[in-house]
Amino acid sequence: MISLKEFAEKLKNEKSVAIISHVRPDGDTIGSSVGLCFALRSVGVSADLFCEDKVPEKYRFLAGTELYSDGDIKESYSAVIAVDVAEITRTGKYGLCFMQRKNTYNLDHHVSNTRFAKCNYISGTAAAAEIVFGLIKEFGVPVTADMANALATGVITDTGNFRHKNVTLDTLKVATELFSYGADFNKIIYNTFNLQSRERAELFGKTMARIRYFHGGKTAMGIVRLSDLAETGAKQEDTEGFIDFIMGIRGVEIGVCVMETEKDKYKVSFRSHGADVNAVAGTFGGGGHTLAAGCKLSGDIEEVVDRLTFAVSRAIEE
Ligand SMILES: [Mn+2]
Repeated sequence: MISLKEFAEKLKNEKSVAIISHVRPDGDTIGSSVGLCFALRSVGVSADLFCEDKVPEKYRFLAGTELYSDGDIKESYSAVIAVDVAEITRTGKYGLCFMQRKNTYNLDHHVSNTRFAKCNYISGTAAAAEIVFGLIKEFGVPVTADMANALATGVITDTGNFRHKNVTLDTLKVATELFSYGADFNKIIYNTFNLQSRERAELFGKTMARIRYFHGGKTAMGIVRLSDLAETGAKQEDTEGFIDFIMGIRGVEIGVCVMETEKDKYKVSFRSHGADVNAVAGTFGGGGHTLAAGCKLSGDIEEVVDRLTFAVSRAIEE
């Protein structure tokens, strides 16, 4: 693999770059993409942001999020880069166009990354934003408050507000530097973790009131059905963070959140205090990190719960 310095050098020599964030964007794919966009522009590379899905409301306080487009990526871009994208299908409708391009880049922090680009830079940091911060330093441009806010949002959200085990000394060093460059941590944490709609509060209450426990309480599972969304008026994206609450329950080693996205189709998130949930997600064709992973399943909900609890039981035994 090439060094970050070489990666930065190549990217800096592009004329125009289309930056792609993953579908159902989170704080890290948005923050690191926005930060990269500002940085590329400051070294004279024209850059634009693309995402199949809209930026969720709670991230729109960030300067730069208004630059996102869900339109076509024109042929005229000299390069495309996927940011915080573990595998190409996570770019959604942009996958095909990405694979057809000559100059493709992939900047990511997922251990399961499939190295789908011509030029890949993968490092197991807590957030992709940490890598982008290193990249900006390689560019040798000043870190503006807008860049710092964007990158800090990536770091804060992918570490669950510094609560996850993925936090390293380097993560904290990056955070300290971003703070010094003007990142408003209070504003970011309020907007991304505390602020919520009444609808989300209601969905949260409903989901937590009926958590299911397995394996003597070592596994806890929250299930959100389409009917719950309809009854509360909450949106799919409102379930972000539910899994972290479940992980705080005494005795729980593995948390599972099952979200129905279409009738009998589910997006599943796993979290763990130690067991390898990347392997669990892998048995269903998904992946992620050792302590945080995800997959998709379909079928009758009780069958899905059975399959999940069986796969999780093996991870707990190991
Ligand atoms: Mn990420």
